[in-house]
This record gives sequence, structure tokens and C-alpha cells, in this order.
Amino acid sequence: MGVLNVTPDSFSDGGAFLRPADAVAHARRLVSQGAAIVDVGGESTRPGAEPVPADEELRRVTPVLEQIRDVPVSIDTSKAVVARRALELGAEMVNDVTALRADPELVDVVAEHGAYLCLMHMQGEPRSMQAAPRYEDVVSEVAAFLEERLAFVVEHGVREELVCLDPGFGFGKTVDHNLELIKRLDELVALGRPVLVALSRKSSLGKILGDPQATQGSVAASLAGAVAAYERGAWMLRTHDVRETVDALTIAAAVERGRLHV
Ligand code: HH2
Repeated sequence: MGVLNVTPDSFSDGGAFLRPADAVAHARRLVSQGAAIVDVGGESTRPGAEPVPADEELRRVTPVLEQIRDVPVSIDTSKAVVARRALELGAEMVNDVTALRADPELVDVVAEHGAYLCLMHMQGEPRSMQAAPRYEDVVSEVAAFLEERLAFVVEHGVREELVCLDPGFGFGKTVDHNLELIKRLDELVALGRPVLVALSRKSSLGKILGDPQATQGSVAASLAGAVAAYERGAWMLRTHDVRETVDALTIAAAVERGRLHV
């Protein structure tokens, strides 16, 4: 999954793709580099981010979606009105970092369109989530949350086979929480739905490398995280650096096979 942030303030690529022409070109670049789907977002959810009104989010993403109707798209939003517009413009997946808790109408939009859905775990909300994340056992709490949200959406008419789950790295989690979630990813895989992992460039990677003030991680660090997650059963990797991630995963998959060709 390639990341396309049409925002002025995303933590690693903020402002780079605000002009629709630049965003459209980047979406096509991500696909040419091997992305199976492009995750288009019009609201940053980085720690400390302020919410964006629906009309502004629509103003950012609509001109881009109109021009990439031939590209497989996931819409990264928590708002029913934005998801509906994106699905009308051909998006096939809704990726909601609130796991459908923010907007009570979103579950119906997903169910009506028969869209794929990603449910992500977050403790708290972006404005304050990194202040003091606390868990008794982060993995079992994330697993219980994702199970509950999966049951909720299925009850509301979303087909279970269209849903993937995401532990939400960095969303109300310390570096140790993130590391434990990768180490024990098999416990989330055991829930029976595909697991999406999004570690790309996140600040925990920079912190592990020794900078406690890091706001980003390097591409090399992201690739190591992607391979570690893949080896523990991750099904989709959300990344800003598609070419490098495809290369890394291609090698990891070949090693797992133990031969060049299947
Ligand atoms: N992380 C971000 C945004 N969307 N979606 C899922 N499913 N999982 C994630 O971990 C996730 C996500 C944050 O990364 P990014 O889009 O690069 O930054 P920003 O939120 O600042 O736009």
C-alpha cells in the first residue's frame, strides 16, 4: 500500500503533494513501483494534529480522486461524507484510523458500497495520544479491541471477508508498545483476518536508532521493520517508499521459499 498524503502537515511528506497534479503523478509513480493500492489521505493524524473540517478534506482529495479513477485507491478518512465521495469516484477500500468510532454513519457507507475496510487500533486521539499511553498487556488489549470492532462492523452489514486489521503503530503507543506488537504480531494474525502494518518512517524507528526527539525514521529502518512484520505474518505493508519496500519484501519472500521461483 503506497501512501499519498494530500495534506500540508503530514509528518514525513506534508506539503509535497498538495497540488493535484503532483498528487496524481505520485499516485501513478507508486503504482509503477509496485503498489497494489494507493492510500489517499486529506487529514494528518500525526501526534498533535488538529482535526480537519470535512469540506477542507473533500477539497484536498476530490480533484486527485477524479484523476486517478484507473488506480486502485484506499481512502484514509474517518468521515462518512469523504468516504462516500471517494467510493463514488472509484475507491475500493476505506482506511479509518478510528476503526469507525468517530462517525456513526461511516459503517453504513462501507456496507452499502461493499467496500474493503481497514480497522485500526488507536488509544486516545491524535491531539493527545502520545502523552501517556498505558496498557496492562498491549497485544491482548489491541487484539480485543480489533475483535470488538470487527464484530461491530459485521453486525452492521460489512462482510467479514472484506475487513483487514491494523495494530496502529504509534497511535497511543510507546516505542516498547510498538516493538512488542511487532514481536507478537502472530497473536493478531491469529484473529483470522489479514493484518496491515504501517511502520513507514514513523518516529519510533528514529528513537530506536538513538534520537529520543526523532519525529521520523529512515527508509532503511522502515525496511527492516517491514521485513520483520512480513516474517511474522503481515499481509499488507503501508509505506511511503514503495520501490524499496517491494525490493526488500521480494528478497524476504525468496528466502522464505528457499528458491528463486515458486
Ligand atoms: N498511519 C498514518 C496514517 N494512516 N492508516 C493505517 N491503517 N495505519 C497506520 O498506521 C496509519 C494510517 C500516519 O502516517 P502518515 O499518513 O504518513 O502521516 P500523517 O497522518 O501525518 O498524514
